[in-house]
Amino acid sequence: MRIDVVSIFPEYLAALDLSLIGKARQDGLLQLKVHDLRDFTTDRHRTVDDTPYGGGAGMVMKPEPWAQALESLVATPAAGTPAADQVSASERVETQIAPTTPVVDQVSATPVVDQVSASERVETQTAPTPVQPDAARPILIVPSPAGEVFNQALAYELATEDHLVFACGRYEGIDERVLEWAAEHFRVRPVSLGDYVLNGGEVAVLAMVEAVGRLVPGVVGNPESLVEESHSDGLLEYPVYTKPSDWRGRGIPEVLLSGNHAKIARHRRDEQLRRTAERRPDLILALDPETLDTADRAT
Ligand code: 6GU
Repeated sequence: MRIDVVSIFPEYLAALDLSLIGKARQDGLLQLKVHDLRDFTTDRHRTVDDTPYGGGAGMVMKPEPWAQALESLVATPAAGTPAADQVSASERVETQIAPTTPVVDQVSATPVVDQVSASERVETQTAPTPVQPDAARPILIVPSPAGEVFNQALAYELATEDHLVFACGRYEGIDERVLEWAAEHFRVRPVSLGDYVLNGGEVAVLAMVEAVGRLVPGVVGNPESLVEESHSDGLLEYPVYTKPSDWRGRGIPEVLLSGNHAKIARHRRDEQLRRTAERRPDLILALDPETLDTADRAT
């Protein structure tokens, strides 16, 4: 899976070099690149923000640096990846954004503009609706407290994608027209971590990349560990214990020492239901009644 993150604080994403995700990058399972939005500005001060139309507190992110950054990600397949190498020159022209300056196609070494007729170019620039099929447009995640709420189901959905792009806003957000414009080249998804406010998208991207990345096949060494965790069955995880069996006067549930696997499984399921009912009654209400067995209903 290819992941691109655009931010004015690329150092924030340094944590993605570590642990499981860092290892997956080293192993080539994740091609993750972080891009500095300021590299796509053209003024001496590398300006990315300006005052909001209509007034109000704070600043808004200017549209053009975002358009330049995002165009650079759809126009250029990640160098050296099989996907990039397999795309023929003719296919490349179709996925190319109508350029305003001559861009040299890396495969044919001829200017891409010459391969696109003038009428096609005008249509691409003005088309109000997406011209690309879903599969040809990567998902663009825009972290925002105003987005749909991120959850394990969305993590599973995103883990099946070939290419994810994350656009980290700061200040009061990104000029709304960027999201409208981007729909031509991306499937745009504003996504929130929950009902609270962060200063920018970077911390949210750390969370989402970790949640999605660990579901990519091969990233987690033992895939069994993905099956029994919180939210995989709509319930919270059961409590776990390790040695010693007596610790500071506290024991563990006897059944866990019984060796009776059916009884242990029943005990754990009951603990899941009990804990979920107490901490997250909303999850119990959201359960499909079909997934509950008779013993579940008794708990
Ligand atoms: Cl995704 N972004 C920001 N800025 N704040 C948030 C959030 C995201 N999710 C919850 N709060």
